[in-house]
Amino acid sequence: MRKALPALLVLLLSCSAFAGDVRTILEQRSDQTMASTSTCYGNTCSDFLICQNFEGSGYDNGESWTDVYANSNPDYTTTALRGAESWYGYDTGSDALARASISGTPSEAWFFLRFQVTNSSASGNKIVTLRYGTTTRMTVEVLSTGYLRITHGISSKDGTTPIANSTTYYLWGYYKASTGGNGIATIWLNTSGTKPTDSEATLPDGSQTGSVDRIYLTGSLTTSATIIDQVLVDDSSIGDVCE
Ligand SMILES: [Ca+2]
Ligand SMILES: [Ca+2]
Repeated sequence: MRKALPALLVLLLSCSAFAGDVRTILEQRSDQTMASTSTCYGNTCSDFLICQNFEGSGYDNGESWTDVYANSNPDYTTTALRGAESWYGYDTGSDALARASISGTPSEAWFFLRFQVTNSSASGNKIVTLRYGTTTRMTVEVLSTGYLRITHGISSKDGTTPIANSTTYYLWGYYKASTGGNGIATIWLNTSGTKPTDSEATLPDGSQTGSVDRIYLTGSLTTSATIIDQVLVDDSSIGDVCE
């Protein structure tokens, strides 16, 4: 049918009596195209608790972010993971941290971000942390083995995909507060915007019992910088993201 349609349109265009029908067909096809591309997340920032792309001076989307130390750079252009600017951080005596508040303090939170690390064999390279106040709820870091580790209180779980240097990874995360040793932390990993069906790592026995009220992007090492872009946080699931 798709191959036959252009020939049909040409035929109809040749007859002015059918011009209205041609427009209708074109509009319908346009709507179908729009419907098929609007299933990805993040092209518009509506309906997210956080939607940050780092474009322009500082942070964008009218969001209030805090650079905890000066080595937190939201205007990095050397290697932009999406658009013209990304976030870049590394340790210069203190972790590079960029902090934003998560409104509504959800006890269940989903997030997404793109990241690169410049040295994936450096030990304990934190990428992103969810906290309530100063209490850490969930952390994602790169181990010296090159694998990701998620931590939820006293419980942790490692991924199975070796992280390569200077490669853009798409990371989805999920945090659910514990009601008694049953907290959940899950991550999904890909090198494209398609969210995999199978998780990279998940744990069912996290011990953190509270909600989250802030997210930290982190560059915690002197030996490896962290580059991050397209940060999304929501209180409902985040699927495939838009390129
Ligand atoms: Ca960007
Ligand atoms: Ca910027």
